[in-house]
Amino acid sequence: MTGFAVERIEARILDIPTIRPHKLSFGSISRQSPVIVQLWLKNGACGFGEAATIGGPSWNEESPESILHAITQYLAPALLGEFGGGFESALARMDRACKGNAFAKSAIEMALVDAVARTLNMPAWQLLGGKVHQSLPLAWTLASGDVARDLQEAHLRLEQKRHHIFKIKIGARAPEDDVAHVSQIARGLQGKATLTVDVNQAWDGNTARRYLPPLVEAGVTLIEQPVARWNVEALRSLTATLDGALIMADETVCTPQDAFMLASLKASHVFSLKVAKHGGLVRTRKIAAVAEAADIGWYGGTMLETTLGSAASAHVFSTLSAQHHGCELFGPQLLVDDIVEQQMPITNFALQLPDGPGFGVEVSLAQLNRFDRARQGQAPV
Ligand code: MUC
Ligand code: MG
Repeated sequence: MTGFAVERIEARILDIPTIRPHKLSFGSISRQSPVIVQLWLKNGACGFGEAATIGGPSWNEESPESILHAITQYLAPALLGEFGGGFESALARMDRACKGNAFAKSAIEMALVDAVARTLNMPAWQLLGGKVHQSLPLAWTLASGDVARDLQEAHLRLEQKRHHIFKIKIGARAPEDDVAHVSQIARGLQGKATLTVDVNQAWDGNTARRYLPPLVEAGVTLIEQPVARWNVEALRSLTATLDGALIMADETVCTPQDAFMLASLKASHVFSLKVAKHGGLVRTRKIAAVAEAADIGWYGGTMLETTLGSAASAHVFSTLSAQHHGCELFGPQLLVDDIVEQQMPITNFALQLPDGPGFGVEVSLAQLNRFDRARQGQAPV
């Protein structure tokens, strides 16, 4: 078992521009800054992990810089020389060294799962319980802020058979303007697409109760995090009373305790699962288990990771129950370039699970160096 000892862990921040500004309720982003972890076991196997945030610390408390700091100063030292083959014990060690910091822990755990799976020459899904989905319907987010541009994007993706589920980011403008924006898009895509919205916590309970019905009337069928993370009472009342659409928790559901609380209060129909906010692949399965036990559906969420983090997410999502609403692992398509040799295929509106050892994708060291924040401006090596 000494081969599974953790020998070395390195981490770096990349800066990768997006193909267009991505507008959310709390601001507009034009680059992603994922933290990439590289972890070596004593047996020579090397695994990669990723934690991406959106808008620095705007989406939640963690930022690329805080993730890097937690990894290099606390989490890596807690694992070096220790047995890496047990994911639960590695998570417990990290918890003892550092409270919270779920994104940082998820990047290390991801790299550990990759390295162990590569040692065993197995796909990660095999270590996570075995796959039940080979592909998942893949949503695209319309977030240019402009109706004509959003419709052009949606039509192109429909034609290419890449996406027919579209999530519209709202909450930055007046609610009346959001309703008008979504209604115009819904008219332009009528009969061709499924529409969802993500308010990213922007509304209070009264605004949500007033403006969600017209959105449902326009054709929206899934509503993500309409109110603040803490506003569980509004989530509960909307879940109980809104007709014709499902309420999905995102920022409110991070830990298994959040999931249990929401399930007990019947305060969501669906959970958006995200490996980073749950603190890793193993813990994502725990949230999914609560959802399954409470008859709550799941959705494969993203923090706009590169293909590395997206493939890791696809591996754990492939092991979950049938009660799902597809996934949105489209991060790689929003970035100008990727860090892997080959992206995951998208065929017939669905993301295909990459098989092969680890997460089934090969990270390019040249691309890591190209986007490495610490090396930007230096000649490529
Ligand atoms: C979120 O809150 O869901 C995911 C896709 C996207 O466009 O933004 C994110 C974050
Ligand atoms: Mg969301």
